Amino acid sequence: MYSAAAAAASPPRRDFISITLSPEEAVGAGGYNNSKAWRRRSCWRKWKQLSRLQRSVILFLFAFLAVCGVISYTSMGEPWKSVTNKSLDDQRTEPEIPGLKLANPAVLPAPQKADANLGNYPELSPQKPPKLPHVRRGPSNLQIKPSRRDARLKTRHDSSRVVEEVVQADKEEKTEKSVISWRGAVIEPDQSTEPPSIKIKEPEKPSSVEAEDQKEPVPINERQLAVIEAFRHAWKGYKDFAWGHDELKPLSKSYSEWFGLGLTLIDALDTMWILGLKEEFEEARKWVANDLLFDKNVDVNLFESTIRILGGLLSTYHLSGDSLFLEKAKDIGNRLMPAFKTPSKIPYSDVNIGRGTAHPPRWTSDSTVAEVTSIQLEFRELSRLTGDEKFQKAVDEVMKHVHTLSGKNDGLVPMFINTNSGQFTHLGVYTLGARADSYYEYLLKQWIQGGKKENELLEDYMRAIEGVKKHLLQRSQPKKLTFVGELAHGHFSAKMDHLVCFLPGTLALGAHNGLTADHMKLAEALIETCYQMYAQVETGLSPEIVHFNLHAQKGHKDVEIKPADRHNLLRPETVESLFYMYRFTGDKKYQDWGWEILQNFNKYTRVPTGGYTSINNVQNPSNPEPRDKMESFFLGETLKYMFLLFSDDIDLINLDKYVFNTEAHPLPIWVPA
Ligand code: DMJ
Repeated sequence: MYSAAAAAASPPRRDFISITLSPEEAVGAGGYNNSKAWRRRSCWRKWKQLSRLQRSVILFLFAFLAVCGVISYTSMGEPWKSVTNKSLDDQRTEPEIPGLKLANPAVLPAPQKADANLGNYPELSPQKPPKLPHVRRGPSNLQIKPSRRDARLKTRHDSSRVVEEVVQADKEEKTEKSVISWRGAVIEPDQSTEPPSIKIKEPEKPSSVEAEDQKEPVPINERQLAVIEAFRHAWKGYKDFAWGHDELKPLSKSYSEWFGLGLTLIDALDTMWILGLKEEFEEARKWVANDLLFDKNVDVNLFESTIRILGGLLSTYHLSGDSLFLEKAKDIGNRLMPAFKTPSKIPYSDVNIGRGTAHPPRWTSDSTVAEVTSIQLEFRELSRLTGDEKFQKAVDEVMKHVHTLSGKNDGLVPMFINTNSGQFTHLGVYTLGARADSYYEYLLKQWIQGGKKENELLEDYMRAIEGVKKHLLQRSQPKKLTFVGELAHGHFSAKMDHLVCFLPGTLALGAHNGLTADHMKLAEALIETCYQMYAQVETGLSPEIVHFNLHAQKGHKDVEIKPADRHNLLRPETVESLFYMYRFTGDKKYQDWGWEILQNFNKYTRVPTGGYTSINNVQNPSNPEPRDKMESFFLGETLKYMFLLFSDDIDLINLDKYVFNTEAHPLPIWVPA
């Protein structure tokens, strides 16, 4: 501040004098306030001196200027608004991938007209506008925030973390606010094309501890109760005759061992959590704590133990927040790592988890393509949770390598890959069934898991679906069912594994995440086919493999079954896809189809003394020929997807927050960087 005293002491300046008075000085001197009043009075005198005409002209000019001001202000507002809108829209970048149309925010594809171009699979039933009274429309949320239901389940199981949850919920609310635009639309936080960094510094928390809210629980309905009853029945058999072993043999009241690691128990952990079976869960937890030891001289299959054991432990850790499961996951994850020590870094199929050695099958040095490319969700998540990058690095290298390989046919991959050369082998055979299936599933799911940034994965997925349309889609007679066949050295075979029925669900998930609506139409056509693989069979249960009729023949259905293929292993794929279809469309027919399937499992595969059994003959209702084995995926996948299918609670494993691994274990979608 330049005081009056200082001004007096300074040498005089003619051209410019600056004096600043403090308010007290100014008021005391009667300066500022008095001169303002004086100016007001002098203006009034001047106005009075004007003639009446002069005053009228001035008043008119003021009024005119005021009106002009108001008009120009409102008309300038519109272009400004639309420029602002446009620039927000323009921020949404679209990867340049043929056939890819990213809807952003990711919502259901717009309902199509019945006569819309149906591409390679004409005469599909017109898509009804989705009835979604219960589905909250909105963008795909990239935040790792547990579903309300998960959080509620968590609270039910363990109330000790309530405070932490509230703090987390508050944090999240703030994060969410930061991405809400002034229009109320959510803007994607980051559309960078960089894949998520492999360098992982901070270990992450389980998703279950992050939030809770006040929403009332959605009551469990009759059909869900029937699933709980089925689960309890299966669990009773396992508990009574196979406790701690891999699989129940319900007829002989015994068990079978594959890896000797309590496979069914681990596979079923998160199902029990989701179904709310607290007692059963606690009992199983005790077994994991006291009896599950991986320090065993045993060969395990890398893929199977990753998807069932590592995946099961990781998802249970996320749902329960119990660090026991993470510790066990770390242990098995580390023990599986020797599989990646190969000349090509394409992992061997088998690992001895006690000795730390790995090897290919005895008869070949090949691995199966689906196996080496369907372990990524689990190992990537293990890196994120532990802060140790080695797991993610190993599996990312496999994907990067497969991305560059020749031998694909319009994105379709052969079934084998050599662990020495790193090249595909047995070229020329393409299927979406056994040995290739989950390669396609994991392309999409890794892209979703990583926050939709890893464009190579998306490119490979989009190309592969185009390849499916070009080479593998056909229609059967007489019902004109769209199905996915196989290609062997240029020859099309109308054979479809039940395993392929994962595809409608995966396509629907892609469409939900902003991929082309065309994928949703294909999903609708294919799920109808998968349902018909059950409905056209005498027991109402699908065989392992069907052959479709390409030509109409009197008295023949679309589906033909060869004697060697007529078994049913209690597989989940159709029910899995029904779950996705119901979630995304709200069409109750999908629930009804699933209900029919559950009833037929009860009718033909339920063993009165406990458990369910796979059967050898789906064509013989009077003797379906029980095989005396309950696969672990019946509890891990089939019954879990049934329960979720019958639920109207989209927050019961919210698909914008979790991605299911190929064994139905939900893992969180990562928070974008
Ligand atoms: C499961 O182990 C997995 O779903 C895998 O991807 C395929 N086979 C079974 C279920 O059919």
